[in-house]
Amino acid sequence: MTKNQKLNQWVAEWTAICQPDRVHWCDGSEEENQQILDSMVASGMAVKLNEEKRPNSYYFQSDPSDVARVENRTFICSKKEEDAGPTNHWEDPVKMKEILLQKYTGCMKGRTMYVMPFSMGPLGSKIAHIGVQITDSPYVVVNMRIMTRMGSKVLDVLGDGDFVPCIHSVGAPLKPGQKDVKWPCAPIEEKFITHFPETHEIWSYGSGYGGNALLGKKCFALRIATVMAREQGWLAEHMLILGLTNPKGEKKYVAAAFPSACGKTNLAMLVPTIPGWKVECVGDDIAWMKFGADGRLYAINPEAGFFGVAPYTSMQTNPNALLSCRANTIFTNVGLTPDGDIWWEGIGTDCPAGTINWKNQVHDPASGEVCAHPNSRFTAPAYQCPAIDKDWENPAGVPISAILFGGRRPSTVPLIHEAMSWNHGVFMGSIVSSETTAAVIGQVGIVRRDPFAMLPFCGYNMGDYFGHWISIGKNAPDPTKLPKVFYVNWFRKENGKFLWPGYGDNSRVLAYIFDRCDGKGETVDTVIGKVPAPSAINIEGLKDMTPEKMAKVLNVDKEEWKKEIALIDEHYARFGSHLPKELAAELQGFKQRLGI
Ligand code: GTP
Ligand code: SPV
Ligand code: MN
Repeated sequence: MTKNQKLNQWVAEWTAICQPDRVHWCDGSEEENQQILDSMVASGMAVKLNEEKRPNSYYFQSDPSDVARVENRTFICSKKEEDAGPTNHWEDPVKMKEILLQKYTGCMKGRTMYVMPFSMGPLGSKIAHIGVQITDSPYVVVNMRIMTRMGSKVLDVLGDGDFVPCIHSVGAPLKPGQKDVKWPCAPIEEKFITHFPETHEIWSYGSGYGGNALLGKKCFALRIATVMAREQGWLAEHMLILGLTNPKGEKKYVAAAFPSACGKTNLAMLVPTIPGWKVECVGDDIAWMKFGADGRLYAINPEAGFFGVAPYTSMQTNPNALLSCRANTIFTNVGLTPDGDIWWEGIGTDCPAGTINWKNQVHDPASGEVCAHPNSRFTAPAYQCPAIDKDWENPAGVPISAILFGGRRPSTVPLIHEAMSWNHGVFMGSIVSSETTAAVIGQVGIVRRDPFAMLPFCGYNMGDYFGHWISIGKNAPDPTKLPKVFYVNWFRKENGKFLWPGYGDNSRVLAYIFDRCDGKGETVDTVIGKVPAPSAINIEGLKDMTPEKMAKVLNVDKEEWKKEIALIDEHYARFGSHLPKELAAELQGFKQRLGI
């Protein structure tokens, strides 16, 4: 119980609906965390990893049906269907609540209901927002404790103020005496990840995994926050935030939006391969951005941890991520070695004999099956990142000099191009496209439009969201201080192989961006915007790179872009009258440059 009457009442109401055996108010303490972890080890849900190799870390295997976000079970329940827009699944809020109330009735029988107050953003900061999640998943509790600021201290800040109510159940009540399974959840077609944008509520049912269940993350800090941001004139985005320091010691901050599993964590904490440069991490997944008193756009990371893709994280590709999960980390759906440590494809060592795969079978490398699920993840505290930025918890945020958009495109899109204006940058964000990845249940490798990398995360009509981005430019206190906008593609291929080395070598592109922000760096105008002049990107010391190959990496082929126009036309047509006229004009200008 708390002093907040609305909260007490809300918890009482949901206790009556869900009928848990017990209610536990989380204080967020070490002792509480340990006790919950111990009970999961005792019940067989968790494995404690080898204390010497991986101190205070735990291993989980999910149900095979519950390995990623479920976009076709994710709903925006605005009163009007039009307000959810053409890219979201919609259901009438009254009808959805009816359906779900039936499901929630008695759904926590045999289980404990945890009440978790949490803050997105540094506790007590003016830009932070408070939520309270109820859940019957102890796994969710220990993850939320890493990913958010969670516990009684949040209640002190909340006082009798308002919070975003977040309801979560794995949807697997227990009959008296029934033994629990390792990972309780409901079948796919009974999972519901629902949002009520008008009332700022989140109701999630049937999944225990990641973005479906850790409601502070995608549900709150993106889908509900986009709605709040539109109301209040700021931006809630699927972006990493990094600090970039040049050899002279000058520093700029960059934010970048790439779709799920397209390289945010990797870029956010990269180790530059060019001498004298430094990258520091503010956040790896979500950015909230507001104008500061000086007229610049400032970003904060609302999260407190990383929920990062495990496979191909190695000391070569992303040492800072690997070092972030050296201890106090939760691993989900990776491999478990016989000596009680973790393993995944691309970790940089051979798979030890006898390693257990994510499906709890002995891994047979000859079988052709993977050991770690492609969307297996680590949950690690952000402060453990060796490259964490000194201002990562600064409530004022960090000033953003450049915004990057990007995705996985095997063809057409060059390594980097630069917008000609803010509205052109918004156009570039609105046409982001990328191959689908294992971060969402469904087919992998299909190119789809993922505007602003927000396709699955926008809480209202995406056409209106484009308009909101246009209005940010219009209402900027000082338009000359707006970030410069770029579009990057690390994933261009030739004969099935990546043309660009990526990872730490992306620092070469960051260095060029740094220069561009200072009005330096030689560019060439093309139909899609400015691309670097042939020698503007430093490729010194890059083994397999030649000027000829670099020309392919940077190439803008008009014929390929003409084919792209048909796809953009189709994409834009979906938004009807919600498409801002400024973007229709940008598309028109693009067609003219292409001569069509
Ligand atoms: P979410 O957490 O799902 O939002 O993903 P993310 O954008 O943070 O993706 P992440 O950095 O975890 O990268 C996902 C996958 O892309 C990993 O398997 C990486 O190995 C791979 N990847 C990241 N950066 C690069 C790159 O520069 N080049 C290539 N070829 N692959 C990369
Ligand atoms: C993503 O899918 O973009 C993620 C992972 O960051 S999850 O938290 O599961 O959404
Ligand atoms: Mn993400």
